[in-house]
Amino acid sequence: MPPSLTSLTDDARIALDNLGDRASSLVNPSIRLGVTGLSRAGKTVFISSLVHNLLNGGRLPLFEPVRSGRVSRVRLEPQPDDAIPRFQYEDHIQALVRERVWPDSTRAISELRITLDYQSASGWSRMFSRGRLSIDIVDYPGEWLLDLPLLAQDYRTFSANTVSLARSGVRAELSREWLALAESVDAEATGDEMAARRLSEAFAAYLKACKSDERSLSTLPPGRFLMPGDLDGSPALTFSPLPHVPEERAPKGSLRAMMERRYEAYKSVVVKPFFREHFARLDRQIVLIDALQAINRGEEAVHDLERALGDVLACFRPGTNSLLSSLLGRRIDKVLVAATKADHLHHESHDRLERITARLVDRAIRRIGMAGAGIEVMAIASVRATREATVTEGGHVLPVIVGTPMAGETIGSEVFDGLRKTAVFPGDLPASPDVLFRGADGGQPEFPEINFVRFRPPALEETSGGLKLSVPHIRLDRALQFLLGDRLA
Ligand SMILES: Nc1nc2c(ncn2[C@@H]2O[C@H](COP(=O)(O)OP(=O)(O)OP(=O)(O)O)[C@@H](O)[C@H]2O)c(=O)[nH]1
Ligand SMILES: [Mg+2]
Repeated sequence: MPPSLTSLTDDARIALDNLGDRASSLVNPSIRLGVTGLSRAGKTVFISSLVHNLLNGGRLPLFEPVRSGRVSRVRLEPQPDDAIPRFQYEDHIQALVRERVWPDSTRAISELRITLDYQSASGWSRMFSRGRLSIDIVDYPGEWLLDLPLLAQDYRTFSANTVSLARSGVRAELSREWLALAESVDAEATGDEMAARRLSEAFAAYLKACKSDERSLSTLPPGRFLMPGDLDGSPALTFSPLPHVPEERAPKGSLRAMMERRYEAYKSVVVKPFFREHFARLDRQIVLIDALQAINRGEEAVHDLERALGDVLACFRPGTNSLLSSLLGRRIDKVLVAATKADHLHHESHDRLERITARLVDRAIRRIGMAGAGIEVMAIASVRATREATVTEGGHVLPVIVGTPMAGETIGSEVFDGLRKTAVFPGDLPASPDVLFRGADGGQPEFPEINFVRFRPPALEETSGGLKLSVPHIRLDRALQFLLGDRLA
């Protein structure tokens, strides 16, 4: 039997949800913007800065509706979904702007509605209508997206994929204990809870080790193993892939049968509800990535990010995966892939970061047949924590960035106190992205030296009247124009 994705009732429910969304959209036009990225990619900071800039008349010269003065009123409104936690904008912006600390990690889904009143750009409709658009911003972990392909995989396929990846590259070393344990159990013998738990814990420890700071490998499914939330300890989260899963049915009561059942439970209690209630209702999507961090860690991290991005993008155009595509009532028609934290570089390197990001997703975009249509790549900084300057050293003029490193950050032997400003020579990204990737000839990739220091959020500039200006950013307006510009035309 082919792995069935969702039952008929799921289909019907998605159709109904979409119908409901559309009906309310007729009264009050709205758009659902998904904001995703792997943990710490910069989702919370992105949404906070975007909303702050819209609410406070930020500098957004490339966002045409604002630049041309057509947006007359912006406000936060109650979100339409009562069951989704609200994105706590006020708390996050308080941390960023008042305390100058980065907001806390969020780790779950949240939503915020911002509504814009605007005048249409075309003379004809301007005479008759004032437009209103509500933007429902949905922040959700990229790890949840990586789970979607599981819907089309049975336990045997999932096991084979996971085990073979675990045996390759540096993962081999990190997965050794889990794989040794998995090889040692007799999965066809009667299963018991303790065996399941030991395996599952060893598997989770391996997933965690991949994500550790020194490795910075991208996450693997099942995403909820690293952020279990209220499902922690439940059977749906207490399983593990197994090596050499045979084709025939698992013996009744065996460890394998137990694992298989729990894997299916994970799909039905975790993955399907996310797909149905959240993912299938999105109109637009931004995927944030921390490409600099991966570049800093070297070849394997970059390679791994490329693979994870491929998996993420495939969710948006599940063309060949007819199971997924048949269920998508509506289509995400614009996807923006944005490398964040560009303020760690001098502006000369911003375009280079953009080119590297484009190279990272190039293969995936072509594979899913999205080239040229509805997808764009940018390098941005949601919050610009640095400013640029030059220093002269030995007769050479060097571009530097100036900011306040966070307390405890170090450069060489210098330890920062979180108060003192400093100038950092950030290093250059390569002019051609190709040098970061292994060529067809197998040539060794080369990695640049980037001085990566974490800075505190900036102190906001004030007007002469003492009014605080909005959060500074890099190219946030360009991102807005791509994601929303046409809906405010
Ligand atoms: N300099 C700079 N740092 C940023 C920027 N955006 C994010 N960061 C840094 O990245 C960290 C993570 O950002 P968040 O917005 O919390 O990331 P997230 O994706 O919401 O993370 P989770 O909630 O843990 O999934 C922040 O604490 C900052 O240190 C930016 O635009 N500039
Ligand atoms: Mg967050």
